[in-house]
Amino acid sequence: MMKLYSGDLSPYSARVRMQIYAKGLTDIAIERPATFGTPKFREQFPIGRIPVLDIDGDMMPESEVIAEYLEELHPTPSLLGANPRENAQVRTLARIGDIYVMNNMFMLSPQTRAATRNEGIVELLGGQVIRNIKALDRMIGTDGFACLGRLTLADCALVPAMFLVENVLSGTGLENPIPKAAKVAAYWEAIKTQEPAAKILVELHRGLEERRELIRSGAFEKMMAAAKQAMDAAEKAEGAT
Ligand SMILES: N[C@@H](CCC(=O)N[C@@H](CS)C(=O)NCC(=O)O)C(=O)O
Repeated sequence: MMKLYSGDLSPYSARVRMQIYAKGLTDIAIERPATFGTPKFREQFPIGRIPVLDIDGDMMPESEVIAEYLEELHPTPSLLGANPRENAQVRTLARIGDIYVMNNMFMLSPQTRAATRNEGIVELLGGQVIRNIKALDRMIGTDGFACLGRLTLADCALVPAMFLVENVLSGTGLENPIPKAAKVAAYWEAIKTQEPAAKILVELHRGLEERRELIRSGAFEKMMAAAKQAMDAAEKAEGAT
């Protein structure tokens, strides 16, 4: 049985989980890797990030690669288009969700808990998020879906991206740009009601609450410091060999 290494609060993992739910795939076990955040995890997975699809011991990283692989393996119901041009449209909007919004939000998120915020980072990455939400407003479908009038891989990438913008950006002192982007705002309200989207949003909110509790109690800072120490020690040991 295939396994998806995933975490509730991981937006990239949520993207693949949404696809799995939308396609009704029941033969993929979804697990949090026990070694995540440790040198052991990096030993097993060089990029050191989730999601990873474990195909009987053959490890596949990168959410977009996994998503495309699952589409090839299980072409129906399709979350791609009906022809090459439609596929390109789906992929363009998915890239807006991934590279233009989610990646900037992910890199920005440590600033929400920094003792002293780095305003240069906030301005650079937050500025990109705001600019890209405006761009998305000119590209997004107006019938409740990102494109093609039905759920596609574009929605799977955009839902976790919108979740981050709505719930994390304000922690850096920036205003949520979604309400000012009328088409994106309408899309966001509509897509939330689709079952696979609603399901990952419950998981993402659960993960966010858990994370906030860890931050409030001081446990998260300790976990991060311990992980850094272990990584530094592992790198030092590697350098000595
Ligand atoms: N480009 C990767 C990004 C994956 C990613 O950044 N995952 C985060 C969680 S959402 C992670 O594992 N971070 C751990 C780290 O940065 O050490 C993908 O699309 O899968």
